[in-house]
Amino acid sequence: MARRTYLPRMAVLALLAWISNAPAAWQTVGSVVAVQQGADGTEFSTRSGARVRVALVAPDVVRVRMSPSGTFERDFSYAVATPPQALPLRVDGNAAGEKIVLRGADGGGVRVEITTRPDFSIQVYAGDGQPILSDDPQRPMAFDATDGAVEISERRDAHELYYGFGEKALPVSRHGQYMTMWNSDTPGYTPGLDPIYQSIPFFIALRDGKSYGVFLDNTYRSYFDMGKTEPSRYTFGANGGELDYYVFTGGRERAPANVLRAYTALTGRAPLPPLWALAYQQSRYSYTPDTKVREIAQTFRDKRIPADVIYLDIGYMDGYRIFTWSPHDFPDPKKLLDDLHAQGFHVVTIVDPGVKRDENFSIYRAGKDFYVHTAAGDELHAAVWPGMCAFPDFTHPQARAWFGSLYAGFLDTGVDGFWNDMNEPGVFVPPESTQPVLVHDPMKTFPLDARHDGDGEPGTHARYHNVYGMQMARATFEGVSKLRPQQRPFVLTRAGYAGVQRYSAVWTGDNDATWDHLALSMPMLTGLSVSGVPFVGADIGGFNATPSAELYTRWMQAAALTPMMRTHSAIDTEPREPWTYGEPYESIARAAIELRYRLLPYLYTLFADEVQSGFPPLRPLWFEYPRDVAASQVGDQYLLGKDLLVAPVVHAGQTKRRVYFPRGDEWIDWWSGAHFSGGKAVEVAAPLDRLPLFVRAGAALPTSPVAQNVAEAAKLPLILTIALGADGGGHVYQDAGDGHGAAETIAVELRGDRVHIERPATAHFRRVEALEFVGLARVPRTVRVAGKAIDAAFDVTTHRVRVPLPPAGNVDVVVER
Ligand code: MIG
Repeated sequence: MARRTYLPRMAVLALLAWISNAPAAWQTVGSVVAVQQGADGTEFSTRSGARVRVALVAPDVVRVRMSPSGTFERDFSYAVATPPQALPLRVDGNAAGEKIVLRGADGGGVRVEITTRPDFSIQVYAGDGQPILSDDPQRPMAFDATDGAVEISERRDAHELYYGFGEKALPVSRHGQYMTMWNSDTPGYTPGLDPIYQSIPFFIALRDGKSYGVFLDNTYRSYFDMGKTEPSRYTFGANGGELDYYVFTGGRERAPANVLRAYTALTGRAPLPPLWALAYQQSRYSYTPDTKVREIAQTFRDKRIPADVIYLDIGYMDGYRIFTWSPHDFPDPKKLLDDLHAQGFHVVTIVDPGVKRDENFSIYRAGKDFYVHTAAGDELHAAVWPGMCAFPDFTHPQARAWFGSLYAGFLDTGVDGFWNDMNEPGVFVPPESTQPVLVHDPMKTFPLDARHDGDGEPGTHARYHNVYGMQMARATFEGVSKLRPQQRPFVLTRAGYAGVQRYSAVWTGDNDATWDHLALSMPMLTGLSVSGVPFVGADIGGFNATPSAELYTRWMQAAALTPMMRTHSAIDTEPREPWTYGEPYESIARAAIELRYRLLPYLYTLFADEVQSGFPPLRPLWFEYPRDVAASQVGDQYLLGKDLLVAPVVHAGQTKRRVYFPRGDEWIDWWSGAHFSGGKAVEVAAPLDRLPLFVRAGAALPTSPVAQNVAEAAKLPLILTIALGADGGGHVYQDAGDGHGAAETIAVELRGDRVHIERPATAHFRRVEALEFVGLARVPRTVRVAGKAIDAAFDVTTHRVRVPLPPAGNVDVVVER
């Protein structure tokens, strides 16, 4: 058995030194001594005593598990929504030979080759016969029996790019980066700081237009060195537990979409949010007292700036005790919420994990059986907002159920959604330290030896830290679902682990009011998107400090078509509402919000699609155009669905910008109707009042007239925006906007100059009243609706033509240009 010590790898060493002071003593698994076929896969006993299990868990997914002790743990994962089942494998070869080949029993598809010596190593071949993952013989699979660390290295092509890894404050492709997975409360994180709040140990690789993906399902502190230490390999591992990873081969086409489909089939998909949560949200730390909240709500209505949600940050509570109201500032919360509802607002309250340690606080007393304990067996206490607190052990099913039940009172009062903060968990003072708080100290959390239930697999905080926040969001989601089954929950969380999307939306924490942070928001949000987390947003304007009028305005535009659109700001900043900066900024902010309300039916349809496919509404360019090399590292543009290309201005003083139009499609300027062919970068005008926005030729997407909130919008008909120029189409998903009732789909097909619309005979939801054609060069020669020529008005500035439709049923519209 080969034995080696990593001395040059300072980063790994430093990391390990955090956990224990023992020197790293890596050993490789060594050669294969026996092969066994089991129900859960093919098992390889190795010279070191470690055991490796390889299984095909879907036709395009290989799972590899390595247990250093040789005994596999209970097969349980917080990330996994659908427990994987091993498919039958054909095994050729045995321990005596040099190679063992595993193939799916179906004959086609994935092939796995095991090299038996000098060390066990794996090569995974995709359905097209190409190798996608090859263990680096220089760095075989290894573990450290002293501190429990596990690690594997893969050979790397210098041109391979990597995307995902959850929430990273890094450029769009994460090749050449060293990243750590350890949920950290990092207020005012600077671009490049790692780790921050979320840990999603999953990535999608891209090379020569083809993809595969890897998910390391390990909740300990883990790390990914994607060619930083050595460009010819990448390494991933964790500080404990099994090396348990999945390889997504991407099917025959090896498309990124296939990888994400398979990953989200395993870890679950975000449920369709209530429609109001996709609308504009206004937040501040904190809107207090109640009169302030009323004033904000009223101002939105008076100024006719659309909005659906107001947030109450920690200021609403009584001494920061969770699930209480300040008797002084919020004396009658029920009346407040009733009145806000009558104005068409929904209200989201923050709920932190810390329960004030106060014997007079009934919730604290009731939670006695459910708190996290120290290694010595005492209730763990740490300071957060309320002072000394105890913390529910969200890895305990009964603690989750108890915490979930606490939402009953707030639901009765009329609170609509919940915001879980501080759940990395973050605490104010590092354990056993009298030093002042270090803002970026990743140890600003529970002691690593604190005890958790782990859903029946008791373990340390080192093991369960990364799932604490996700399990809190789960307690919230499940509690609210149970208490109010007729409506869909809206939960927003700061911390999370792989699979968090099943329970919650995610925002990117305490960003800064800087242009750099505005620019960073795009690779951060698209990175989360392709990590299976579709409902994401960044605080508009930047949480810390006060943005200039120009920065706030540009941020409003940039965020207008991101999945969550929320202004939020810190306690010590100047007010920040869409009207704060006066004209012309107020009108531009209103227009940005109005644009969102126009496109809400499209966004909602994309979320409904995501439940089926796992494809996020917000997409980086490479996701749709993996073969377009020029698109592979574009981080200052995004796609909404496949049909809208958004290129926000993210630099001060800029009034034009270069836009890259992905290859193979033609793009039409939303505002002017100008055409751009794909595969080129073009400088476009971007005066302060304009968000550069383009629609793909061949698209048909639902839009709405502007409304002040979603309830008002529900009474208005829809308009289908049509971009002729390529065959294609689209569809519209509609339901009641909340709850679990019936849904309806309208389908649209574009063929040449003909639009065919399939509408249900009895429309229960919004009717499609008209088509709006974009990008027409001139007045069309003829427009025919169901065979009859009509006069359609042509707008010379926007180059749009609006065509009214008969009330119901299928219809064809022909536009001869
Ligand atoms: O220690 O609740 O990221 O959005 O306004 C700060 C107060 C606690 C951090 C969140 C931020 C929120 C703030 N919270």
